[in-house]
Amino acid sequence: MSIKIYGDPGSGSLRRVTTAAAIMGITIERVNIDLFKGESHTPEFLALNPHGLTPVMVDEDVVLYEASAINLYLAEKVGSDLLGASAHERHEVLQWMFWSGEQWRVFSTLTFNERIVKPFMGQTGDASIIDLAFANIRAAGAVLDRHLAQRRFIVGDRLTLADIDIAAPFSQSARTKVPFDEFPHLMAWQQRLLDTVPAWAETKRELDGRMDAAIAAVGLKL
Ligand SMILES: N[C@@H](CCC(=O)N[C@@H](CS)C(=O)NCC(=O)O)C(=O)O
Repeated sequence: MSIKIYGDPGSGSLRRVTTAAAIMGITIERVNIDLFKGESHTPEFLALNPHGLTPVMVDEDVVLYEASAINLYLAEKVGSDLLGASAHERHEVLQWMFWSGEQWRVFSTLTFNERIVKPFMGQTGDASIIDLAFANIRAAGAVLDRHLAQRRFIVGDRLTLADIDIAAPFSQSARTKVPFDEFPHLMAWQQRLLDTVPAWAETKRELDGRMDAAIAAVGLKL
């Protein structure tokens, strides 16, 4: 039976999984969940993830949510070096994945909610939340920028799951206008990923097409 991945092509979290699966050569069956129609809050979906969030993976009797956990599962299943090429690298990859979840992506998500989700629903975004998010993005971005000054990738000398997790906020940055462009090494690294990882570029095209069409359909001006 194929591995099912539930999600919306406009989702940066789904993009982390579809990119990693493509790099690892893992065939997945995509199950479309239209987030703009609230399809992650149906009783059927909530039985898979009671938080009502995508992506979700179903591999026979294994059900997992959280894109990082799904990627770790898939990488272990096929023995991929996206997890790192040595035990030391694996721990560094995990360090950056946990950091990304707690100190980094969350502030882009907050900005996305205020600048896209709320206006999409006819509500006004809260400027104080955006200020808080930007302050945290600037503090973390400065450290990340120094880390990337002499490196091509986050850990070691090749792409790992840490790059995919930390690059995820770039999925919506053209729309949310988070201040990533203040950090030249961060910008160069994200461009390097687009230039050297075909699956990352391909999932960006898919995501942008979906988001831009959804935003245009309601006449939202960003
Ligand atoms: N920490 C989660 C984030 C999941 C998440 O926020 N998913 C969004 C799409 S990117 C979602 O499904 N939102 C649906 C909703 O809020 O109703 C992960 O990494 O998988």
